[in-house]
Amino acid sequence: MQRRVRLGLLIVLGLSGFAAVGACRRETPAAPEDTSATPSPSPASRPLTVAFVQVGAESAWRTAETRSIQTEAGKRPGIELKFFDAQQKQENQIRGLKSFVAQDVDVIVLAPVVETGWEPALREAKEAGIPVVLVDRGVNVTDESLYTTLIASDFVEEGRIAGRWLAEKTGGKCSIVELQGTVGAAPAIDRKKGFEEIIAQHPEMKIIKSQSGDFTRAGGKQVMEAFIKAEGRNIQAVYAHNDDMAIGAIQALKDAGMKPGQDVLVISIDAVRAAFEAMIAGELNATVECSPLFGPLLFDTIAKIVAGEPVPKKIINQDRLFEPHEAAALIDSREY
Ligand code: GYE
Repeated sequence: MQRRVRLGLLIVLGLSGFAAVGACRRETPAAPEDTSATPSPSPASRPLTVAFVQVGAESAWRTAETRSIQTEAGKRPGIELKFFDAQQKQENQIRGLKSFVAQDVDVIVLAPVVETGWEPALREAKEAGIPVVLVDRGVNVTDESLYTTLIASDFVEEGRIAGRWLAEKTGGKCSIVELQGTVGAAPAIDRKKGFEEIIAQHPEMKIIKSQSGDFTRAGGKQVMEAFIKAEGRNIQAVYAHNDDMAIGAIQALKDAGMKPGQDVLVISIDAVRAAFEAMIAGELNATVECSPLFGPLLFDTIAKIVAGEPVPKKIINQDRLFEPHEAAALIDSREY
C-alpha cells in the first residue's frame, strides 16, 4: 500500500515518468550526516526497476518475446530490467516473484506458465504495493485486483481460426491429431477450446488423438511418433498449439515416410520464421499469428501505470492466419 501512496504523491506533484518514480521509491531518506559524506544519486537519475518473470525458453516464440522486452527496456532511459528464467516451472516462477517482492522492485511483469495457483504470490506483490502486469498468458484468480492488466492474444479465437481453416480445407471431413501446449497453460486450454467449438459444428471432423507436447519441438516430435504408431495413415491432419511442435511433428511424419503438407495437413499457431520456412518448403499448410512483440506496448503500459493513468484490465493483440502462397513474399518482413 505504501507504494500507492508514493505513486499518488507523485501525481500530486505532477511528476511522471520512470526516472521520477524511481526517485520516489526509496522509503528511508538518508540521514543528514550521511548525505554530506556520501552524496546520494540525484533523484531523477534513479532507475525504475522492472522485473520480468519469464516462463523459460521452450519455443522460438518465447525467445522472441524475451528479446522484444529486453530490447525495448534498453531503449528506454531510466529503466532497469531484471530478468528471471523459470525453466517452465511454476514453483520457480513463484520463487522469482517472491524474491522480486523482497527486493522491492517497482513493477513485476509475469508470463504465468499455468493459469492456476497464483493467488498467494500475487497477494504478496499486492500487499507490497507492487503492480503486476501479466504478459502473454492469463491467470485464473477469483480476485482480479491481484494484477493490474493482462496483455495477450485471444487464444480461443486463435483456435477458432485454425478450426475454421481446417473445416474449409477438408469440406468438414477429417481425422485430426492434436498436439497440445503445456498442460494447464492458458494458450493450451483456450486453443483447444476454440478449435473444438468449430469442429463440433462438423460431425465428420474428429480429434482421434490429443496429447501435450509441452510447446517444444522435441515434445511435438515424440508425441507425433506415438500418434503415427497408433494411427498411421488414419491421420489426415495435425493441429499443433504452436509452430515448434508442428515442426517436430513434420519431422516425425517425414521419418515415417509420409509427406507433411500433402498426405497430412499441418496447421499450427505463432507464425514464427521457421513456420514461414516450412510453408515455403510445402510442409506446413497454415499458421495463425500470435505476436510475441510485447516490448513497446508493455513499456507504454508500465509508463501509464506508474503515472497513475488508468489502463484497461485486458489489452488484446489482433492475430491473423498465414498460408503458403504468401509465405515467400512475407518472410523477410517478419520480425520473429
Ligand atoms: O504460442 C508458444 C509458447 O504463451 C502464447 O507459449 C504463448 C505460447 C506460444 O511457448 O510457442
